[in-house]
Amino acid sequence: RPTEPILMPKGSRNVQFDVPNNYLKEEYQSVGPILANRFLDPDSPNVTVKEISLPPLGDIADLARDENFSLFIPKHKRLASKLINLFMGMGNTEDLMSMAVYARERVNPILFNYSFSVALLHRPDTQDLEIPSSLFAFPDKYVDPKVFAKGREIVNYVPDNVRQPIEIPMDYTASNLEDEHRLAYFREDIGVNLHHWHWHLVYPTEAALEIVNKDRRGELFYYMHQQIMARYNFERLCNGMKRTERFTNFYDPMPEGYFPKLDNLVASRSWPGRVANMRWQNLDRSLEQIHLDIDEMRRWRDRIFEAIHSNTVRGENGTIELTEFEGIDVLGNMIESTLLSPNRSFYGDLHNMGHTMASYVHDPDHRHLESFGVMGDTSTSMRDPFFYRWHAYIDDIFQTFKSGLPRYNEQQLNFNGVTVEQIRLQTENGPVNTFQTYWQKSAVDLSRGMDFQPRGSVLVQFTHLQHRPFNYSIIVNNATNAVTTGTCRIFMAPKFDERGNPWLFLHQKNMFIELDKFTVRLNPGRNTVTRASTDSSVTIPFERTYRNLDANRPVGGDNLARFNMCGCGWPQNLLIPKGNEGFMAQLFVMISNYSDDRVDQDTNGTGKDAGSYCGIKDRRYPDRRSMGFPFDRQPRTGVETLQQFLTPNMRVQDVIIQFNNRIVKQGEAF
Ligand code: CUO
Repeated sequence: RPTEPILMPKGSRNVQFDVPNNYLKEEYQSVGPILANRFLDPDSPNVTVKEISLPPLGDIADLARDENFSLFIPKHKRLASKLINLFMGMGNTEDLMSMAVYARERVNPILFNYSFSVALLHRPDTQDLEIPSSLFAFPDKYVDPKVFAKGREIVNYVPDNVRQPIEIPMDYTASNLEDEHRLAYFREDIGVNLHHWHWHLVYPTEAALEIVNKDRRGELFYYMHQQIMARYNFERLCNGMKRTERFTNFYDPMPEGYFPKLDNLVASRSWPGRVANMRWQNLDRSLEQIHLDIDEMRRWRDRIFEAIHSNTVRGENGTIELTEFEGIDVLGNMIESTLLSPNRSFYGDLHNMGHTMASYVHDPDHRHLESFGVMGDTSTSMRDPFFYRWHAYIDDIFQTFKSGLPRYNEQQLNFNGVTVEQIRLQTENGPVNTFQTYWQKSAVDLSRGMDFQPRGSVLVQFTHLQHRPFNYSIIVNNATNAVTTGTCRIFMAPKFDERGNPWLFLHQKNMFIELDKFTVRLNPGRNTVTRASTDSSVTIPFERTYRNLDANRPVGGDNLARFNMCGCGWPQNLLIPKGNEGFMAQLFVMISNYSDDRVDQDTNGTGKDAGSYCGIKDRRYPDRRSMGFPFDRQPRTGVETLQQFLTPNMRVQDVIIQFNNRIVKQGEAF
């Protein structure tokens, strides 16, 4: 029976697997040969799956194939950890494939996909494989389900070469009666949700220690989610809204409702919606083995604050000090929480169970036999306005810790002899110091994730935010007599707060979104540093999210947008917030001393895309400074404004973000 091409060598298209008959599910074994004939595709290469003696699946198969799977539910994480271990333990890729094909028939498909992807990312012998994007495997988590009925119709009636893309409207989850709907373009962006899914795939909370224990992973949990919040708040200000309010009291109502309008094809159910003002309730769900009181969440929270305020953690084997540089990493693992938490039975599972509390708010004791809402899945949670209230709260806990740390003095911030003299932003074919944003239509082929015959492309077209490419041109003077090296750090924040007032640095520092970070070599005298927006250290290339279609040729064949590999990294199309008719922002550039930033390691042969938010695969985080530097701490005494914060190696340039309310087709110039 042809299976999804899960182990597909780079560049090849489809393969079919010749599977031992007893690998099929028991009920299909008697009709195995008939099925093999029925689905045989003479044009696809055949791969024979070796019959080996397989380790037992045990309780991994207990999660029914039509249940939903969540990385926030302890039981599900335990099962995933077991399955990852089985995949990691297979002696060679041939055995791994046998195990995978066998498990694919018996294990919950989302659990399977997650565990198998984690194993492929971490086995030394599968490093050259591309992992198909989660969008291919589970398109139902990302797009309006109307697509699937329409897709079925199209593949039945319209020949492949003349199929037109199915249009997903921009405004399908709510109307403008709901203020939060103004942010739907951000929350429901496919690239944003893929990034979040992939980040949590690269940084599992539960698996073998060597998989979980990555360099500064707790700190990166803090920083990547802090940046999500900064970016979301930036977008809110662009839309005339105030910053996200924290969800501080667990007994308070959740102010916003959300109706995701997504189907779950695995469970044959719709994702539950939530009306406004629902409240968390104690959870008592035997199926998922979750019995958790809100009071317990509060105890965890209070213990975490006590650790922060006393700088001391009650570890499983004695106390641990929260130090200036490593403390944030300990806290990240404690709050998320992960296997690396210093004491899980004491500090609990605050962040993950916050997702779970919110995701079961409609059926806390399972009386309606309902599964969790979108907050329960890392590939859908960023769609929900509550995600941001919860993460605003989580981030505030981290900021409480950061506020107590020693402040950077001028010497720590400065880079003697290096002065940033000018910043110029040049938008392609556009004005100076002005970003230009607009809507763009992109199409992807989702046929892989749809299980119906006859097959062929099912193109889906949707509209997303985009910006014109741009270059930074930065003049840096090196007054020393020697060549020196620096790290160029580029950030941006709104110039005014929601009332239109200039910021206190204290508040503005949390609004800075990282745009880029790279190493520069500075000759004595004046240097011009140039850098393209497409090289950003926070994004993955646009082509990894949506490949450009050629608007002058019929859609189809090689003229298709496709996700050619999944990847952690902010989507390039959302690098710049939407702006408005003339949104005023401040572009910040700092050249820090590389000798304080450098991490000595060989990064040859590693993908370096999106290192700022995702780290570098199998390497240390590529910057020795605390993540978020220089905005991660309270300002030194006497500093009230951004201008006062600046040392000569920093500079600020006022810029405008100009939004053009036009929709540009893929492949067309703006
Ligand atoms: Cu990424 Cu709450 O962790 O979602």
